[in-house]
Amino acid sequence: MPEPAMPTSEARGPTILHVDLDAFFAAVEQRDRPELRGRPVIVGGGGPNDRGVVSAASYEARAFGVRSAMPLRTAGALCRGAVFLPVDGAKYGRVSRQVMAILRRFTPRVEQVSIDEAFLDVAGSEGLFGDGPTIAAAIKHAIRDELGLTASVGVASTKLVAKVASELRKPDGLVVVPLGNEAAFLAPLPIARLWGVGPQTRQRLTDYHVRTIGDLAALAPDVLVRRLGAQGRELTARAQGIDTSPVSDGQDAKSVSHEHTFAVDTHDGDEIERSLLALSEGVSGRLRASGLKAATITVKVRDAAFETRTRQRTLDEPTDMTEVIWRTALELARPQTRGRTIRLLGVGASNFGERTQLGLFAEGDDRRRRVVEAADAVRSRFGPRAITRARLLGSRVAEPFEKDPMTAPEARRVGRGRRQSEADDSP
Ligand code: TTP
Ligand code: MG
Ligand code: MG
Repeated sequence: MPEPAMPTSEARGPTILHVDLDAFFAAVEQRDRPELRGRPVIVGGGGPNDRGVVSAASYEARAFGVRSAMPLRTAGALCRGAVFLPVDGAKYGRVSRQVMAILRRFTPRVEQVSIDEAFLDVAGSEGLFGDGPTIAAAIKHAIRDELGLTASVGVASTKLVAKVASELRKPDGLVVVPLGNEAAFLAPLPIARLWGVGPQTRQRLTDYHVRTIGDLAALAPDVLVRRLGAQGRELTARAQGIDTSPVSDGQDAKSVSHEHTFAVDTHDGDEIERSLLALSEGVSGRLRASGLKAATITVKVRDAAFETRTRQRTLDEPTDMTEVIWRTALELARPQTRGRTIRLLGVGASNFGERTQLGLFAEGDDRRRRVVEAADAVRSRFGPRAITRARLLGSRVAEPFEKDPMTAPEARRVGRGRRQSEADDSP
């Protein structure tokens, strides 16, 4: 007799959550000072005559048109009755850690992406806590109950769609996109909602009368590729809600990455290229030290407004060579850095294979490898500064780069919580 059929996975709903707190810095201040509740509150700098910009605006202040990254003077002119408060980075960092601790009660698969937001994959938690939407509601409840704050949550089958969903009904929203409805959900939304579609891309798409994500999805892919290059192909997929990037909790230790936060945000192309070289150098050196080669190269670009974009490409051949990693990182980063002011850059390598035998290398490659290995040997004896590429000389890049021990293959399984580094420094 045949075994009874197991329930199929099709019966399951979406399990990727994107959680983002509402007006985070401003909401923490309103929570701690009840007299500010219901009033327009602007966090950032000294006041309406200060030269700085708005970090966060309460929803009451947003009704007057006040937004993050706007000059404080403009904000003051728009909203005369607003209360201005300085940024208390240490406090927001503490609250952020409390939020992340709540999220980790529901699953260890939490990927923090900024001080107030994270992706979760709750596929393994359904037996304990219920399906995706149930867990989303429980998280909102816990954050309100225990921390006195509201969060908006999107639930979908991909990170991309979950992120769009969490933004849609802010504040205090909960938006669920059922499986199979991703493209239909995105279709009526303006393209600005789609991750990575900045003003320049939007401008280039105006010729084609693309206004909504649905318009974009309906364009013939080759039209987009002609207009936007490789980014065009990716955009078509994303407009349909396709996003294969997993929620990464950093515990797999299956990647090596280096990041650098600029002392002063920069739009200097040369400085950006040099930094990418230095980061690629660090990553490739660690790969070689671990006897690993990586097939997938990732860059991370965070701009002055804290928008973080990651782009990755899988190479035909796994590599541990600085040159290859740098060239790939440059190509991936260029469209993301052009015309923007950059706060942080990162280069990562993943998708490891064991190293190929030296004898299998092509002649030129072999010679290059021997030079590289000799340099590595000098560095490991005399320290990382012993050999510096001519291109790095005179660069303002700080060394040594922040290593991210969460992802170090030579130090797998270190404690959690290192991802706080960016969240901890007061913006
Ligand atoms: P966001 O989540 O982008 O914004 P928010 O939480 O203030 O509002 P929303 O309800 O739309 O999510 O950013 C989180 C915090 O990061 C924000 O409270 C303050 C800080 N931040 C800045 O300091 N500068 C910026 O330009 C942005 C966008 C955020
Ligand atoms: Mg927020
Ligand atoms: Mg956020």
